[in-house]
Parts: sequence; C-alpha cells; structure tokens
Amino acid sequence: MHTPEILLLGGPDSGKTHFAGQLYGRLKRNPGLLELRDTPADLTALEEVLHCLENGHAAEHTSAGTWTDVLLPLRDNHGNELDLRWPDYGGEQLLTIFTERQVTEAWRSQLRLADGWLLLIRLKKETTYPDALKELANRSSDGNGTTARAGNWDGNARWVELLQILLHVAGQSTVAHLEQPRLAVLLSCYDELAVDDLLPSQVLAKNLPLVSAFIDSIWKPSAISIWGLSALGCLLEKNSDNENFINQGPEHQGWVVNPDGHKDADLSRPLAWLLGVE
Ligand SMILES: Nc1nc2c(ncn2[C@@H]2O[C@H](COP(=O)(O)OP(=O)(O)OP(=O)(O)O)[C@@H](O)[C@H]2O)c(=O)[nH]1
Ligand SMILES: [Mg+2]
Repeated sequence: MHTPEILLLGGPDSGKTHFAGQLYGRLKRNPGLLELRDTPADLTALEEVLHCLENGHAAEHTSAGTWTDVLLPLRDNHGNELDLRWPDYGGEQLLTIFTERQVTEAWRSQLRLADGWLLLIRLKKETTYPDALKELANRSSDGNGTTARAGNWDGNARWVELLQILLHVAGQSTVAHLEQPRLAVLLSCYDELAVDDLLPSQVLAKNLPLVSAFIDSIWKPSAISIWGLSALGCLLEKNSDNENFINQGPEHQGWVVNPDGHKDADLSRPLAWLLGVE
C-alpha cells in the first residue's frame, strides 16, 4: 500500500478546517479523481465540520494547541489504493514557527517526511505595503504614514522567510531547483477576490510578487502548481443558515480553479496533482 505523506501549511483563518470537511464530503458522497474506499478509522473531527456545513453554518476555529490527523483510505481513478494522513491544526502554530524561529519535534518530522506540501494562502487577509516603496522613491520621509507600518511584516517578506525556515528544517537547499517536496499553492477563499481573467499563478504574482518569484526560483516548474480554492463557494459564519448547504448538501458547494484557469467542482484535484494522480 502506498502511503504518501503530505503537509498542509496554512496560518489562522486560512480555510484549512473547512477545506478538510469539504474534501471529506466530496470523497465520500460526490467523488472525482479520488474517492474514499473505506470508512476512515477516526472521523470525529471531519464529521463535526461536515455536520456544521449540513446545517448551513461555519465550523469552529481550531484551538492553537490542537493537532489532529485523520487517515483517509483513498482510491484513485485508476483503481490504485493509497492511505493518506490528513492533518489539521490551529494555524497559530505556523505563525509561531515564524515569530520564534523554532519548530517542535512533531513539525520537524512532518517537514522531513512530507512528499508534498499544500500551502494555503488567503490573499484577502494578507497585508502588503506596495505604496511604501513608491513613497521611498518619490519623496523624503516626513514621518507621515510610517507608524501604521512600523513593526508589521509585509506578507511577501513573511511568507518568503517562513518558506525558507520550513525548507531549511526539511533539509532542503534553497540553491538547487527542487523536485521534492512537490508544492501545490492553494489561494483559498478565492470567491473573495476580484480576479478578472487572470490565472491563479498571475493572481499570486500580482498580490504577492516576491512570494511568486521566490517559489519560481526554488522549485522546478514541474514540481509547482498554483490553484484557486473556494472550499465553500461563499463565506459562512457561525450563525449562517445557508439554504444551498442545507438543501443541496455541502458536497455540491465549492470549487477549485485549475492552474489553466478552468473552474472545476472536484475539490480533490490539487491533492490528486500533489499525489501524482492524473
Ligand atoms: N469566502 C469564503 N470563506 C471561507 C471559505 N472557506 C472557509 N471560509 C471562512 O474562513 C474562515 C476560516 O476558515 P477555517 O477553515 O476555520 O480556517 P482555519 O485555517 O482552519 O483556521 P484556524 O483553525 O484558525 O487555523 C471561516 O469563517 C470560514 O467560514 C471559502 O471557500 N470562501
Ligand atoms: Mg481550523
């Protein structure tokens, strides 16, 4: 049995838990490239999320100290069987790695073992300061406008620094072009963005140009793919009672935008790409 290891990387509020719940609903009730071949052993975490979604509202924030794993017994569209351990955790853990430059043993071994990284970036929540560079070039500083930015990292710098730390811990060099771990970037909550006709890779390059350039310089083109992900298709709050979720079921909500710009209801596609399933 093939048991690939993947690592889900996403900060607080990036959509990890809702993606996990929606992926589970798809694999179970409305499969695409990947489907469940048995009932996973411990379902509590995923069933809870799906239960909230069936009632039309959002699930809880995952508490900072939590780390849970669910073993998903999967079958691909060629009948190959694989077991995938799907992690979920409080997104603050990823921020702590960045702010404290320390990783726990659990994180270290995950980073070293993983064949693929699934990186969730919710662009709407990223803070960048593109005007600051223009200001620097155009006039001498009069002190205005600088206080709000003082001490705040630009999202570009934060992600690049975090990726460098993670690659270092994983034992990967940042001078060779990487083939492993494969990297799927999921621009989460894609429904929140005005993307016009841009491809997901262009949306990343427009919003976080330094992150896009860093990824392109480190990974081999064949080892990266960039997707839009809207696991829910819309925002759900704790007190929502969304009728589409209640009447049609969560397994019919949400979509991805493939790297070629094509919209697809199969939420397992980025995972299938990461696992090498075509
Ligand atoms: N618009 C939109 N909102 C979404 C989507 N997926 C999740 N959300 C919302 O984003 C918020 C955070 O989602 P979570 O899945 O809880 O995020 P998380 O990464 O698990 O966050 P932590 O548990 O804090 O680490 C929730 O309020 C969701 O309703 C989506 O596809 N579109
Ligand atoms: Mg969560």
